[in-house]
Amino acid sequence: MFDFLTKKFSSIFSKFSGNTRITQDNIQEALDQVKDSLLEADVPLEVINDFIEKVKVKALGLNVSKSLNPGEQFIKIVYQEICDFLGGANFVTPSFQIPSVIMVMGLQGSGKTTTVSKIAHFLKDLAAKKGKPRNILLASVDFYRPAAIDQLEILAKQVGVDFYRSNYDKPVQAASDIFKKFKNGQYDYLLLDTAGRLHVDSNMLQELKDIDTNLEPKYKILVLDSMTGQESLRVAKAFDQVVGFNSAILTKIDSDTRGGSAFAFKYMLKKPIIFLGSGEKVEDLELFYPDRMANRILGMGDMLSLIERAEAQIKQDDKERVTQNFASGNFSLEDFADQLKMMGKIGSLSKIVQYLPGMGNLNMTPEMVEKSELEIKKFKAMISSMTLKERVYPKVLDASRRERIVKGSGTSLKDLNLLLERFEQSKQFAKLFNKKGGFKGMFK
Ligand SMILES: Nc1nc2c(ncn2[C@@H]2O[C@H](COP(=O)(O)OP(=O)(O)O)[C@@H](O)[C@H]2O)c(=O)[nH]1
Ligand SMILES: [Mg+2]
Repeated sequence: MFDFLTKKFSSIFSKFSGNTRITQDNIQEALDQVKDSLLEADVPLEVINDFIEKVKVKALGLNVSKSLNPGEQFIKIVYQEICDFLGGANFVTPSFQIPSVIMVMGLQGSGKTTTVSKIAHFLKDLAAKKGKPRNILLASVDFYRPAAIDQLEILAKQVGVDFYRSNYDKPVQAASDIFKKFKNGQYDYLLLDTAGRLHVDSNMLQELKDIDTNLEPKYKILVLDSMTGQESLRVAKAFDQVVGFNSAILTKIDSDTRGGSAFAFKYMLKKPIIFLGSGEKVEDLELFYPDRMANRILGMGDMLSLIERAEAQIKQDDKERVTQNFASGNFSLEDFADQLKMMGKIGSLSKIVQYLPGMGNLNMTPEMVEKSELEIKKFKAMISSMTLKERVYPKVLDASRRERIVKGSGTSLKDLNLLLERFEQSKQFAKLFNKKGGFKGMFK
């Protein structure tokens, strides 16, 4: 993993040659680079300056370690600091006591209704895995936007949980009526969707405060749209001051790869981010892992999330074989083809690309995506034209074998060279992965 970062900060690392120590002079440029990355990620300047100062103090006071060069040490400090800011070692899987009311709040369009159904799906799934079925009720007091309640009803059906529509049309009365239904129906969870506005608005906050006073929900979750950058910080502060909340969920991280809002939120509000919304479907909810978010912010991509996403959709035996080969370094073109197939199963390339190291900041145009998807198609065709031996030992690929494969797959020698080059890169990554003791060991 260090190596991906090293690439990003390579021009700076070249200045730290040999046994150079980190000093006032040579650290400045590196700090500027970090500052630029965070600015790009839309982190507020006051947060950045404070953060940079902390990194600087740590870096200058560092004991020189023999195993890492100063550049690597510097990056390790930056990574560690970001991790700490994001909640670091304190990560726990969110859990909700039963019975409980979970109230979901946020601005209009932030993704509240979608998120309510995602949480319901998450709780239902978790309960099924543990063999303890839970009765979940979804309801809404969003009378502000027409059809908002219908949307929730549809989603509830999709997830397979109960939905209740109150006959009252005033939020506070409706909330009390919904609460009665929850009690009488002996539900384990009530997920209450609420009304938002386009901007922070005192009527909206007062309404939420009244519902809060009446129902005393055990959990109040704020939904924040990660695409709104610094604005989401102002929203969070306003909700916190008037209504208060326990935790936040950051949505639409599939369209915002920068993660700056997560950084700023944690830094300023010091409350947990429990989930990330990563798509429009009910299953597009991910746990918030501080270390992975740190990787993403630094542009290392989020290989682990990608792998997890793949894991959910790939047959166990396939997965085990590929993982084993990957970890043992016996990584063949056959495995590479399997990887490509898995990618096919996890979604479109544009979605995958944002998780890959070094590609986080890449804005893929539709043309680029199309080109890459065509490339992958060709890769698959070429690999299927190879014999098993060729897949396992690509070194045997002499001129005549190459010609045969190219003909057989309707591709060109240039395509084949590109495939071998990509395969070599993947193998290098596998080696690195192995050497550092897997992802988890990389920063220990
Ligand atoms: N790409 C993406 N879209 C999302 C996500 N969460 C919500 N949306 C979309 O954002 C829009 C607004 O969501 P909605 O739940 O209706 O927001 P609400 O007004 O806060 O209830 C809808 O089109 C959702 O499909 C997410 O995590 N990723
Ligand atoms: Mg809604």
